Amino acid sequence: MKGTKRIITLFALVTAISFLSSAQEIKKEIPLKYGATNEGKRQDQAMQKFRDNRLGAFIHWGLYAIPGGEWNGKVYGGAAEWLKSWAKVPSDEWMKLMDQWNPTKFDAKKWAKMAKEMGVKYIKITTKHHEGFCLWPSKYSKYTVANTPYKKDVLGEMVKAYNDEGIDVHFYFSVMDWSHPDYRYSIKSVEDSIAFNRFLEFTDNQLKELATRYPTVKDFWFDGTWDASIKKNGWWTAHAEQMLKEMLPGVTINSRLRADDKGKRHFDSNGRLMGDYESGYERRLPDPVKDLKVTQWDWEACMTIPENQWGYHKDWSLSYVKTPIEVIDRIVHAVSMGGNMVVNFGPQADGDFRPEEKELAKAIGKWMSRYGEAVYACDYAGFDKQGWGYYTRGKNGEVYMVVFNQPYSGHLTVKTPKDISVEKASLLGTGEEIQVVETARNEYNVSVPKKNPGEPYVIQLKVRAAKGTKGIYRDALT
Ligand code: FHN
Repeated sequence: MKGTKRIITLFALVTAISFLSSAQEIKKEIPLKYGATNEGKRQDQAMQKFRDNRLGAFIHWGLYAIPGGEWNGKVYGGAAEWLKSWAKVPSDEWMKLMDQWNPTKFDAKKWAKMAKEMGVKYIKITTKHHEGFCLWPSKYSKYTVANTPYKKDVLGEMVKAYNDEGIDVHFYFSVMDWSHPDYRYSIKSVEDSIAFNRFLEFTDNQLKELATRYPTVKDFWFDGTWDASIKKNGWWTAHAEQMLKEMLPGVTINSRLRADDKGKRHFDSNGRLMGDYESGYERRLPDPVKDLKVTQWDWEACMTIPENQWGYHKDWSLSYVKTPIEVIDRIVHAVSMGGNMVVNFGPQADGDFRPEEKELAKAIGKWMSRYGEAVYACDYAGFDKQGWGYYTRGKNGEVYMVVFNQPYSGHLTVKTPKDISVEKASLLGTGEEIQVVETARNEYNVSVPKKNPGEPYVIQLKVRAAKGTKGIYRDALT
């Protein structure tokens, strides 16, 4: 008996020690100089606006629009803006494309109108993509619009035109610059380090130039930051973020810029988000059931219309092209999990958009004008995902059901969180009252509209928080 007692005491001691040491492990913070700077989600007005915008458009426009995926008679199926790399074109040869940069059909006002009609609240413009060509007349590079036959500052024209339409402008900026002799993929020698420091100074100058020339810019979206050289210089990513925030109070910065002291990207070595919003969801989205952790921070996804073409490619038949409904589905999917969605456009070299993009923008705009209430300023609703579509939640607590899959049963299952009951349902747009039948504890059948709207539609739910439900339900004893 004594022996048993001793064993039990020993076991309790071992358990207590291992519990304490694992608790300590959880608490152990890695000291970082260049880790996350925000505690939780930013709640200031500028961030709130970023979040409320929800739908944006990306513009990938650069020299790559001229060859459109074809070099020396060969069509490359990879992303058109990477053609220089696929076809192994040296920079001096690639930059000769500048002699052909003459987008005579470019009309910033028309572009802004198209975005407005599509219902986008912000636009992300590639100020400089990996190739190094600048859409503004940068005094730090010879590869700019100023040294082309067109000469004009197309970025400046875009900023003004979009702002005039009430659309926020975000700047895409690739740190990796294939045209710059001091860029390094990794740092292998003292010489590399000296060159790369010169490159970082050049990048600082370009960023300061952009922030000074276009002070209405609301966001910097960094790209091309995955190389070992940048991961080794986490200090610079923290510095660039701080520099822009001092120059432009309220500006938002994506997580993709950042690396911490240990080269950890997006999330620092303590697991905290760096930058203001997570920007890793590119051409993919979090799983609506398994990845609900994303609702804890701000995030933005971006997607292409073909499988993977950002810049203009002359042949869209090489990969699957999404339909407007598939694009709308992804927009709502992102918002239902508390994220933003940016839909990409790759304008032609002549300054016009390809017909498919114009049609897509129109179709999205038509849907957004009817149902945008369930997208703008909406958030994660906290309801379990159902097969018919997605839930979003508005600012006043109203819940939207965005229905993409019409059921044969004639009703949509709604399972509410504990102590939430559905009071009323109506069809967005027409106001038609929709029948709601309580079927079990926290479960309802919501009828489909009398006449099938023939497109994804939205049912608005009025919900009520009430402690305890009807006493008629008993859990099964199993
Ligand atoms: O390499 C780029 C690509 O061309 C495109 O700009 C996308 C947009 O998110 N970002 C990079 C790949 O992650």
